[in-house]
Amino acid sequence: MLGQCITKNESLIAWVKEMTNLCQPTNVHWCDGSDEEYQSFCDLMVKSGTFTKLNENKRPNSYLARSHPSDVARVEDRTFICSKTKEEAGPNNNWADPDKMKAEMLPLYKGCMRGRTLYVIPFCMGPLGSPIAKIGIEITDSLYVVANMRIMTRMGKSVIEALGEKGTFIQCLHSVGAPLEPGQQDVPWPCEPDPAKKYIVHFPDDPAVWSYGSGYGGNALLGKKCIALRIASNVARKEGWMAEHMLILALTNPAGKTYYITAAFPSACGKTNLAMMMPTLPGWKVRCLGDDIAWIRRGDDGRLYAMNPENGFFGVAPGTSMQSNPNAMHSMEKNTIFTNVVLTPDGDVWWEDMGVPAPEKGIDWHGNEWTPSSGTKGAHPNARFTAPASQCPVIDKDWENPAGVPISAILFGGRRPSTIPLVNQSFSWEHGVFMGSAAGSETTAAALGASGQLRRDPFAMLPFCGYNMGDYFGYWLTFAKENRNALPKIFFVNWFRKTADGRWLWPGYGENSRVLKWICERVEGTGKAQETPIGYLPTPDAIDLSDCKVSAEDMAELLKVDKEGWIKEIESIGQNYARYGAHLPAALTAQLDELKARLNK
Ligand code: OXD
Ligand code: MN
Repeated sequence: MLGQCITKNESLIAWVKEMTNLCQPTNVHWCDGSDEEYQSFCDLMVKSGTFTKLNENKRPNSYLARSHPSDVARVEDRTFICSKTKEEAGPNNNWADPDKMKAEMLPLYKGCMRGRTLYVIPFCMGPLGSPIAKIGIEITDSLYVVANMRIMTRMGKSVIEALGEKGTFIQCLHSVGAPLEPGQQDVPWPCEPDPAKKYIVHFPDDPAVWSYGSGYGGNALLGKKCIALRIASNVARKEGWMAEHMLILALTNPAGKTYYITAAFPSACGKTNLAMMMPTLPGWKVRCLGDDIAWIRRGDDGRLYAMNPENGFFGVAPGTSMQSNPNAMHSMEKNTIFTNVVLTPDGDVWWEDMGVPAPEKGIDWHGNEWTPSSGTKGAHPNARFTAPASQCPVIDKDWENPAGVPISAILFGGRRPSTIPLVNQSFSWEHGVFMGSAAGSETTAAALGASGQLRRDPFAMLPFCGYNMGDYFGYWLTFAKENRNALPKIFFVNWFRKTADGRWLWPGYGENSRVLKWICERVEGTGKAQETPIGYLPTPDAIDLSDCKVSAEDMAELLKVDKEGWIKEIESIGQNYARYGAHLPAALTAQLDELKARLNK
């Protein structure tokens, strides 16, 4: 019944037994993470119709999956943090009493894997052997999840070895919630189609994650958002480090000096593009260490060090092209899983804004015949590619360094068509925390709900902070208590400014290297800046615009302090702050008041 057990860890064996009794699968499979196993899983999924194998000559060892139309993105309204009290979870999270939630969910899990195999996935977030890596065990009945977890995490036997007989692990229970009755035909993407019956639930005090009903992305690949952000943010606060929704990049200047930069942008705002960008400025080089999550700890020298806990990229496909992100395109040339993109007649993939003509006809993400004149999108806007990070042509040599890399600058940003300048440096750590707390963006397709509306997304962590966001602000502020001068400089960037008639003011992509250059100069204390009410803005000549087509007028617009816009901004930030009540640190209210006073001077 227990399958080919590969561990002597008694608490793991006991938990798998208990879950097997609860979920009543037909088989149990312990994943060893080997190539042969991965291959056999892919073959099984091709047979069952979950995977379509892509043309081996065009995209070796790569597959396409199409999800159920109800299961295409993270379900934030069905995501819960079950801390002891509602107050601990804060207004930023849905809360439920942990015992009550368990009582509500246990009947759902009872027999939920009938007719299916229960897979045990041992995984590690962070390089194996690193002192801050965390081991989790995900139990799932989805082979799609197993295959994605193999790319996104370090997974298999090596993790079981690292766990040993006595090691502890984070319990992650996942089911698509679609038991098979005897003789019942399976479907390519089993899930619970009723949105109200999906659950993504975190128990920070155990810690554990229970996920039910969805097989998609962050709802189901539990190492990513659930463990590496929501649970890790809780653990980090207790242990004195930070779990952040940030990319990590290394930027080397023509003189050969390297700066490590982390950046927090909300979902689908270009973190993957910036993380592996090709600078247009001659002599500058970007290397990628991570595109979504950074675990940050303080080194003995007082500096902050960032490490990527993931092993792959789960990137948004639409909009990714040889123009916007050639390194991502190369990362997914082989060994990649595509979800919800178009299948072309020659057995390859296509999506909107891929930079190549659409196929005359193809199969869209629903599995229907599709042509460019169908009037619908061929790929879902949140279609994804899952690719090994090691395949990125500009992966940094230190991306698996367990110690992480020392950060020189932290960037916050979002999609803000107006008011927010191209780049703005904070006056201090506290002012930088204020900037992070005030971050916002137009919503995107990464989560279910309307796109294109301004949503305050402090630190790009609104959907991912596993405790009261007011306390999270306070925790960030504590880092300045010691070694203030060793802390990274903080900047706010906005690549997404538009004119009133909808024209982009800034070309973005590789041209963002011009802004990064100024940021490095500010780190060195050489970049030219003017002190304004909102922060240090570049002087008109400070950003290197050699061979760049941005006009002086557009540059002036990108760098101006829009007083009226900021007055509205202050009001909106204040309204958002009010949500956090007594948990909002006084230092941030003071920052808001000071900003107001500076603007009105
Ligand atoms: C992601 C997200 O998938 O933020 O990274 O939604
Ligand atoms: Mn993300």
